[in-house]
Amino acid sequence: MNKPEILQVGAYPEWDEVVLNDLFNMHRYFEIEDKSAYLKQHGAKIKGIATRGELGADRALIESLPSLEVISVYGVGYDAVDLAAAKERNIRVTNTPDVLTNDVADFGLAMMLSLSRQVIGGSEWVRSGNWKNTGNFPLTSRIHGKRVGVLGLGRIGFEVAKRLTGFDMEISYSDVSAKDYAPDWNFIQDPVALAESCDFLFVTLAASAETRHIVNKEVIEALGKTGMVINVSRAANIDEEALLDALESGALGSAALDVFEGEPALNPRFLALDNVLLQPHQASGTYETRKAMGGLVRENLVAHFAGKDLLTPVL
Ligand code: 8YV
Repeated sequence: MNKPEILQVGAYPEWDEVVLNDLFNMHRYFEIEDKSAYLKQHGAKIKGIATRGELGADRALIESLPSLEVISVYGVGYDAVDLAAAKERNIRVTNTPDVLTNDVADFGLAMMLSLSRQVIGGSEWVRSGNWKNTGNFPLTSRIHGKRVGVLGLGRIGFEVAKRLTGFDMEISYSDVSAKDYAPDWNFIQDPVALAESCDFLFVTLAASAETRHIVNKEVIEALGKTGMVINVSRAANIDEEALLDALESGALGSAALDVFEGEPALNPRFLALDNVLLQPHQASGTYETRKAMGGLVRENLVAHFAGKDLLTPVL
């Protein structure tokens, strides 16, 4: 039997590429310079897309593949896939939920702890000789016992909040409705009211048109000049210009960010700030989780072409 033709929109680790190449005819689209010529030549035979969360598949790409049946996303977030375009043609979409939840939650806490206690600055202080030559490192801010807000109490938000209980923090959350699995935490639906009630605001929402810029100027200002925002979701959930303005003026204390508009390029204004922790979209980036994610990308494609149920369907 002929191997199904799959358009590969982003790179994967070597261990995934080897197996994918074995099972399918992979088209390394991300390496192609003249993409439109490539699609004209090969588009008609492509049956599947293998993509990454942040790359997705837009309407133009979907419409240029008349035989497309399935889109397999390496990531829990599928906001970069045009679901409407996929739905119109009954194209199946899969993602990689659950396997990355704990790593993303761990990383959110790591960012909060690092920035509050200036772990990176402290390390630099030692390396640069400042400790010996200048003296003790400036004091930092306490974490335990403070108030935290979790914007989006889905799988990742829940794991973040669960971990934070170990720091004796007062936990509040916002979501479309109160969750019966969170009886000990305060439900504050309005994001501005949530931000007013907390010192640390975690953004753990799945991104969509409805959540775009949900963390706006008002929310940022409500968090205030000693507040910290931690984003392990998608950049689009925050109004980045408002965030930068507030970080520059001191209206917001600090921000720990794993995601950026237009990443991997980022607004150069971030680089001039010392009240931000900047990370290269690596919250799910452990060997263990990435292997599990790669497994799901592959197994969903295999299941589809074998006519079996998808393991983790979105559509
Ligand atoms: C990945 C992610 O870094 O799961 C997601 O939605 O953004 C991350 O886990 C990304 O999808 C890998 O490309």
